[in-house]
This record gives sequence, structure tokens and C-alpha cells, in this order.
Amino acid sequence: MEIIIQQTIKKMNRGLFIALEGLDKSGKSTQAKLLSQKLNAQKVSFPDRTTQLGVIISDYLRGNKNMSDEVIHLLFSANRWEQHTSIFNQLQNGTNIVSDRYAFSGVAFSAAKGLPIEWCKAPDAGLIQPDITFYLTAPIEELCKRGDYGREIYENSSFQHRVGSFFDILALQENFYKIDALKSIDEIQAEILNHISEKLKNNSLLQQKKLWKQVL
Ligand code: DGP
Repeated sequence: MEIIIQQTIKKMNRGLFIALEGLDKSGKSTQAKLLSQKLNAQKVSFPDRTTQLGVIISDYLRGNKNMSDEVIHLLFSANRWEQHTSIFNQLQNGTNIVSDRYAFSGVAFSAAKGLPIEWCKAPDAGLIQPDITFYLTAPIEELCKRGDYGREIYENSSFQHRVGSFFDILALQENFYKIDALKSIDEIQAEILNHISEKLKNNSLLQQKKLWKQVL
């Protein structure tokens, strides 16, 4: 199926931009890696912990640095803007991009702390909108059992419940698909590829959009 998808994307004259979002330990990174291999895509990850901003974000997530909710939100957003030109150029050159988290995480995690949704969205406005976003979700009680859970500050079940409720709102948008993260790795990958293939059958993906065209 991936060959057909790749051939269809070629006709778009630009790369396809896919984002994987979800709760912590939902298996996004595994799926992002597999999908980028299948679609011959460049994988990007947010937060990108390799930049100077990413190092500060990583320190915050590990509980080594205190920051206000507003400041860390803006740093996460700036960390996405750091890659904006590179992502834009690669898509223009026909390279597919698979992003392990993106601006939807910014909204879900910061709104879960009580920041207003519109305020959360503002700094990411103008970033390239993914063509398709997948949201991996499962009961938090199941995800908590997965290895290493609880290492970073957001990995606690009451907070993840709130994050999930905001992701659920975001998932009502067009081109946003909710995926059951308890399925097997292969089943999830097949479901993702199916959605992409279906989506490519109509022409709605030809136009590249910017965040946030759709209203929540
Ligand atoms: P990950 O490397 O995918 O495990 O993500 C690290 C953590 O950061 C995870 O708990 C989700 C959270 N996160 C990702 N993006 C954002 C963002 O833009 N804002 C906030 N507040 N949290 C984010």
C-alpha cells in the first residue's frame, strides 16, 4: 500500500505532512519511526531536544528547572518555529515529513494546566498545518503500566486525563483521526496507512494550509 501512497503523493508536487499526537506512552514514537520508513519521509520530533531551547525544555520536563506555564508554553512553540523553514522547504522539495508531536500537543498540554485555548494557539499560528494528524489514545490506566512511566513531570494520570479531554476536542477537526493505542503496532500502522490512502483519494490535500484555519 505504501508504494501506491508514495506514487499518489508524487502527483501532489510537494511532500505530505503527517503529525502523530497523543498521550504520553501511547506509542507515537514507534509509529512515527515506522511510518517515516514506509513513506520514505523525514522524521521530526517535538520537542526537539537537540537545540538549545530543546535542552531547556528537557530540563523542565525532567523536573530540573522551574518555569511558569506561560513561559514553557512559549518555549515549546519557539522550538517548533525553529524547524519551520526547514519543514517548509522540505515539503516544497517533495520530501514527506512525519512529525512526532506538533502544535496540538501545545494546546492539549497547556490548556490542561488551565491556560485559555485561544492563548495557547496564538504562538503557533502560521506554522504549517499537517495534512493529516493521528491521535493515539487509550485509557490512562493502561498507558501508566508501560515502561518508564512517571519519569517526566507530565506523566501522572490526573494530568493526562485532562490532556486527553483537550485532545478529544481537537480530534473533532477535519483530517484528525483518533486511533486506539491498545491495538498492536502492526494494526495501528495499517490503520494509519489506510487513512492516508483514503485521504489521498480526494483532492482536498492539494492546498497547503497554515495553523489555525479551523476554529476549535
Ligand atoms: P515526548 O518527547 O513526546 O515524550 O514529549 C515530552 C513531553 O512534553 C510530553 O509530556 C508532552 C509534552 N509536550 C509536548 N509538546 C508540548 C507543548 O507544546 N506544550 C506543553 N506544555 N507540553 C508539551
